Amino acid sequence: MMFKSWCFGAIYWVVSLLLVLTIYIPHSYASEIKSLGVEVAIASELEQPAAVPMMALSSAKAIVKSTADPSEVLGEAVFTELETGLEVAVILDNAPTGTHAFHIHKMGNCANNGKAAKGHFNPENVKHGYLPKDGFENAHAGDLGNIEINEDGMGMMDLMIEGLSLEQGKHAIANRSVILHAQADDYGQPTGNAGDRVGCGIINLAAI
Ligand SMILES: [Cu+2]
Ligand SMILES: [Zn+2]
Repeated sequence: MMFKSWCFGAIYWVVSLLLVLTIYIPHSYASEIKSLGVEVAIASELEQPAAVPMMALSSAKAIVKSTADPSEVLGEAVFTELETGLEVAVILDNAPTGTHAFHIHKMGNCANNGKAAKGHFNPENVKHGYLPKDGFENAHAGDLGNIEINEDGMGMMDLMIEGLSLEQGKHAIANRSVILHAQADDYGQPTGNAGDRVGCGIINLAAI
């Protein structure tokens, strides 16, 4: 009698466990598959419209090298022309720590410790400033401000500037140069008191 009731008890628990498993597991799988399906649908909806307005018209790149001898690569600046303006993305990974002015200079020539790049790109013949804030009336077209370099020599700058271009118009920057200065740009006249030219790179048009 005792054995029988124990046996029934065990069978009861095994059967109810099996029931729970057969009911619960397919449900949890189903909801997982459902959530995956929704995610895939959202991703494919987003991809298409976003790609159209952000299509690059052309791009250019400057490999930034130290002006010291021997010269080392400090990083690069990538310029992407979009319908909304020119995106400037600077990534330096081997640069001196601190705050440093980063400008576009007139000539595409890094000789003579960067001095051959001549002055700031200034087609409007206006005073020095910070282009993203002051605009083309109150800043040189090459006044990109400062880049912050951390203790590991790394720093990034990402700007979107309406009115700058690579090849077309008065504010075209292809075949000019980027200069990394020894000191920060304090936006004082005539060129921001940024000191020596420690890095230089020529802005070369790139094939997309
Ligand atoms: Cu400069
Ligand atoms: Zn300037």
